[in-house]
Amino acid sequence: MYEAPTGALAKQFIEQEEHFSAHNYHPLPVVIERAESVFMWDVEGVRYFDFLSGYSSVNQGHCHPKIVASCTQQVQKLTLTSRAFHHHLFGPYAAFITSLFGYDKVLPMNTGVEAVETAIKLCRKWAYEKKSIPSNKAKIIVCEGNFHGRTSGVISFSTDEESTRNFGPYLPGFITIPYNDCEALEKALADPHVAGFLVEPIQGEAGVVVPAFGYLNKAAQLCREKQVLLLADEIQTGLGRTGKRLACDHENVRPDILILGKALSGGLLPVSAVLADDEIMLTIKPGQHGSTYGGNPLACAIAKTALEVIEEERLAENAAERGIQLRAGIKEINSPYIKLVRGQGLLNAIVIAHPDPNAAWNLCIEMKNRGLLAKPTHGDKIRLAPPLVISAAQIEEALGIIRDSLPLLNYK
Ligand code: IF1
Repeated sequence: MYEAPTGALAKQFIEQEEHFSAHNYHPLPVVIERAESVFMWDVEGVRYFDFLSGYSSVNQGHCHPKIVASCTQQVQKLTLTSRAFHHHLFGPYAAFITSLFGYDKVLPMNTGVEAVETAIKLCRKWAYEKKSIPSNKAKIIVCEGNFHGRTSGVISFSTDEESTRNFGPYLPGFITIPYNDCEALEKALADPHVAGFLVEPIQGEAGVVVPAFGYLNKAAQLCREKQVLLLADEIQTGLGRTGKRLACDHENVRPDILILGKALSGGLLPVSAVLADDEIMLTIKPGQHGSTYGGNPLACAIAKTALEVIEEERLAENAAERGIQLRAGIKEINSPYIKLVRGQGLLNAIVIAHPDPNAAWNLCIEMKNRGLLAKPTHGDKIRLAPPLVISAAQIEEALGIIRDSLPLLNYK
């Protein structure tokens, strides 16, 4: 595995991290000190294109001035009341986000996985209290290759060995089917205890797996016919990333439960949300669910501005155009080492073809040396997901870096 030369200063930070923190990641050997828009700078002042965007959390670009201004203003006034008391930003934020996405109500949480866990609890509660599924019998259908977060509950239905091994026992009540397979979904829906279908409109971690056009629509129709809730995890695909406000919008699908996170705060702090209509949302009564920071004033101020920026700056539209440009540009390189490029909007991945299992990592190191940061996922795939504010000229510059890095793979 090819390790780039790292400056003394960076090495010092990496060694300190290595010694004093858990080894639950294997980061690229770069130490970032500041970031703005599509760029990050390391401790030695070297500039990089960010082609990971905090896993789609900085769709608005790093440290977007309007979102930072909202944060700076609010953080000096009121940051946390807990939900024991009302605060003056929660109503306006809730009204704004429910109107933007067209749902009766929002339940605010913090991390993405907390929102997924909340959606699962809402689905189960609705199943028992509205669909009269026998107590503790509710089942939720999930897909092979899913990624919905890392809590013990959510990894219980992961099909990724690395995410699950030795973390048991696992939460029961899930049926796993192949992704992008409506026949399998129809079969699974025959079980009268099925309450919901939890799905990513595009599977991010699996390597940006885009299902056939029409899959989501058909799935929604099958669920409707069986009075089963469609839970869309748009934590990574939502908020403009795939070229529409939501990835579900490509097929005009309205999920029964919409799950948002990541870019909901523009990368400033963890903010997530679950949206649903009253019949589902009001099954949870006071004292039955919550979190210390959920819906805090600082998060409301930041998230409302983060959403406004996506709309005002037409970031979904830009993502659609820049994504077409990026995928066309990669195809034009016509490298023997790129098996394929796939994605929608600015959620893309290239699949590397090379005898060396470390080729994708080595290419990422070379791209880092030339000023672009990206990271492999599941070995041979490299996710290419820059902030949605990226310009056409910047895409061209990034394509040049990718093109110039590929010859590194000229080894056996
Ligand atoms: C890691 C990637 C992984 C998500 C979807 C829920 C969550 C995520 C569709 C949970 C989080 C992050 C987690 C991070 C790496 C990254 C990721 F796909 F985005 F690349 F892991 F698969 N639903 N994805 O993508 O949200 O609780 O993290 O806020 O855990 O390594 P979270």
